[in-house]
Amino acid sequence: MNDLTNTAKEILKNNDRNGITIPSASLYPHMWAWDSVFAAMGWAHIDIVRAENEISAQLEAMRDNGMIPHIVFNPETTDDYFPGPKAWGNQFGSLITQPPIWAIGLEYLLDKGLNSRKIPEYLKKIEKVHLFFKSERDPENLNLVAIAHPWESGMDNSPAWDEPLTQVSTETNIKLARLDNKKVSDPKQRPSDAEYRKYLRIVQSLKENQLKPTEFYVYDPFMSSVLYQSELSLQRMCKRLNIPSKAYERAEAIKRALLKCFDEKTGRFLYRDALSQKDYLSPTLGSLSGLFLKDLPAGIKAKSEETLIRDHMTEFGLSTYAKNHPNMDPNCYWRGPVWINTNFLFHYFSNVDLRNKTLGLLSQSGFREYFSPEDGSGLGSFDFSWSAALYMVLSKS
Ligand code: 9WN
Repeated sequence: MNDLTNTAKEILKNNDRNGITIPSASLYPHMWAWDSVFAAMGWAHIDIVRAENEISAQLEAMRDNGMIPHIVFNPETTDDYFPGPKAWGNQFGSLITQPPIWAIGLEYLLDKGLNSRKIPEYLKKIEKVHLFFKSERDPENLNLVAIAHPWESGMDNSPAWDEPLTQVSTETNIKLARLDNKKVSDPKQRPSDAEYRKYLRIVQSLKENQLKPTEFYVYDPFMSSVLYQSELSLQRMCKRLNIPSKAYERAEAIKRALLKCFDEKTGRFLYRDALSQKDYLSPTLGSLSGLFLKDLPAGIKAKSEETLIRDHMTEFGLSTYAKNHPNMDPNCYWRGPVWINTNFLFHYFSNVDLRNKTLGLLSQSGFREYFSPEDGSGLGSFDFSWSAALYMVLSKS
C-alpha cells in the first residue's frame, strides 16, 4: 500500500465522529450530506460495514417530507460552526438539502461487496428522497431540480448564482458571526460578507414562509444531471432485488427536460430563474453536467465536450468556471478552483478521463479542500474527507 493511500485512510479515520465523517476537523464539525456519501465510498475500501453506517446515518436523517438536511448537527461537538442550530432555528439540522448522490453511493458500496438485509429499506428511503425533489423542488413541473438556496447546489458561491442573487437583499435578522473566513489562510478563498448576508437572508425567508422559497429559486442543470444518474442507480439496484420502481421513467423525463435546456451556441445547459421565469447562461462547470446524460445526441455531446476541454480542462482537472472568463478567480471557492468531487463526477459519468490528473494533483498538493487551476496549489481546509475518499476510489479503479 503506498503512502498516500495510508494518509487517505488516516484522514477518514481522524475525521470519524462515532460513525459519521466530518468533512474537515478545522472547518466543518458536523455531518454534511454529499460529503458523507463520498466519504462512504472511501470507507468501502477500509471497512464496508463502516461505509454502510455512513449511508445509513444519512438516510436516517431524512425528514417526514423526504428531505435530507444538508447539515445534520453533531450535538456532541465543542467546535463551533456558523450558521449553526440557532441561525437555522433547528437543533437537528439545516432546512435545505444538497446534491442527491445517495443512490450513487449505495450502488458503489454494493459493487464493493456490501451485503446487508437493510438494502430494501435503504432503497425505499432513497425513492422517497428522489420524490422530494419532484414535489418540493420543481415549481414549474419541468422534471428538473430547482434549488431553494445556493448551498443546495453544493457549489455555494458559484458565479451561476450572481444574477438571481442581485434580487436578494443583504438585510437579515440573523447576526453575521462568521468563523470560516478566519480559519483559512486567506479570507479571499471564501465567499464575501455580502454573499453571506444574502445566504442568511434566504435562510430567514425560508423560516418565515414555512420553507417555501420566495427570494431565491433556481433550476440548476448540475442538480438535475446528478438526480438523473441517481435515478439510474436506484433503478439498477431495485432490479437486482426485484423491487418495482419508476426511477427509470423519472430519469428519462429528466433527460428530455435537460435536452430542452441545451444552448447550441455555447454547448452549455441553461440555468433558469424560477421566480422571474427566465433562462440564463453561466459558463460554469455545472452547466456542462448535461454530459452525464446517457446516449446524448452526437451533435450535443461533441459540442459540450469541445466546450469542456477548451474552457475548463487544466493540468489538474476541471476548473469550476470558464478559464478565460474575466470574472474567473483561481483561488476563490466555487468561482474557479478545481475540486476533487467535480473531477470525480465528470470522470465517472462522462467520457473524459480525469483519473491521472486527479491522482497527480493529490500527490502534488495533498488532501486539500480545493486547488488552484493555475499551479495546482492547495486551498481552503486541510485533510479534507472527500479528497481522501475519492483518492481511494480513483486509485482503485
Ligand atoms: C455550507 C462541507 C461543505 C460542502 C459544500 C461546500 C461547503 C458549507 C460552507 O462545505 O459549504 O454548506 O460552510 O461553506 O461548498 O459543497 O458540502 O464540506
